[in-house]
Amino acid sequence: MAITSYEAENNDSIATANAVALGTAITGQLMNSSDADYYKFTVSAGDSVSLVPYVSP
Ligand SMILES: [Ca+2]
Ligand SMILES: [Ca+2]
Repeated sequence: MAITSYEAENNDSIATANAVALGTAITGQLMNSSDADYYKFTVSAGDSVSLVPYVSP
C-alpha cells in the first residue's frame, strides 16, 4: 500500500490524535522515548479493521 499521508505532531494524546481515512497508509516517526503517536478513524458497527505496522530498518 502506498504511503498516502504523514503524521502531524503534536499527536501525543487521544485528544490530539491524527484523523486517518480507512484504506490509507500513514507514516509516523517515534522521535524519542517520550513520543507517542495517536491516530483515530471511524468505523461502523460490524466492520473489521486490520492494522499492519511496518518498522523501517
Ligand atoms: Ca511521532
Ligand atoms: Ca507524537
